[in-house]
Amino acid sequence: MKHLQWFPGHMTAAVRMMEENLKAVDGVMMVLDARAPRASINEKLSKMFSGKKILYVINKSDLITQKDAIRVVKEFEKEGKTAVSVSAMDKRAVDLLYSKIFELLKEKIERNKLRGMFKPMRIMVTGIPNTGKSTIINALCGVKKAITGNKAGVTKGKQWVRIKELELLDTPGTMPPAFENQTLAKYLAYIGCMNDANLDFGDLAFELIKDLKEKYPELLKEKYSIEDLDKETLQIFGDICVRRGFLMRGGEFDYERCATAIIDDLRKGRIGKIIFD
Ligand SMILES: Nc1nc2c(ncn2[C@@H]2O[C@H](COP(=O)(O)OP(=O)(O)OP(=O)(O)O)[C@@H](O)[C@H]2O)c(=O)[nH]1
Ligand SMILES: [Mg+2]
Repeated sequence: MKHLQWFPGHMTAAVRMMEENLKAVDGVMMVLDARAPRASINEKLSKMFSGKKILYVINKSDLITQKDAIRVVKEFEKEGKTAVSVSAMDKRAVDLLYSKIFELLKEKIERNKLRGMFKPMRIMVTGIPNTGKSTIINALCGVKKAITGNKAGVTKGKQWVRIKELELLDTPGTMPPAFENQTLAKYLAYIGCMNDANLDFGDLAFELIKDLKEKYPELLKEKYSIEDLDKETLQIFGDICVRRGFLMRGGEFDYERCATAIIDDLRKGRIGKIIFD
């Protein structure tokens, strides 16, 4: 597969903007995608925020099993990280996030109170593209204030959103300048955090079938009515083309169109509840 990397100029600008605003914030929410919670940690950002209180928000948990969601939070906590698993689409997320944020910033709030200060806590909401940062901010606000969209790179500049006790800074999704671990980068490409325009969907779907065959054989079989997975990945890809009717004139497999459909199935959760790392 082609080497994966995505760090356009607007991300350099976004990182600089976050650095400049760092002093002004009390804490950080790093929004991750539950389907690839490790891969979606931008270590460069974690380093930059090392002096700050960080809440790791494992979002889109509706797309993984509850068992995995609980396990991931436990693993994060074991590493000393404060983490919470939510689905921004679920009403329960709001209370959960509020209580976690206030727990995280308790000392600071108490200190302010003792001094007779009641200033709102400022939180920077960061993470890689498309993890649901703006959706979470809207959920916390109760109204749509931040622009959202189902592709990577929707939020452009910075945007402060004020709610009673909180001020949230929405930021554009940013990637690390380079991916040393290409396997993790591949997971991000699967779930739609990379720029689709740079991706070869044929290659990506091939890799996805290979990974699913290994990690989720039952889901793969079930979704595409494949009886036997004991064959080459390319043959399975061909089987899916046939099942889904992706054939060209003359009966050749239309791998390209089939690839797009498979990736879309995965992203919409139609193959099942899947976690990659
Ligand atoms: N299934 C599911 N989808 C979600 C969830 N949260 C957000 N989404 C969807 O994910 C997509 C991206 O959401 P955004 O809020 O725009 O993501 P963002 O992190 O602000 O993205 P950028 O601004 O591009 O960095 C949208 O289509 C949302 O509807 C969730 O908890 N579950
Ligand atoms: Mg956004």
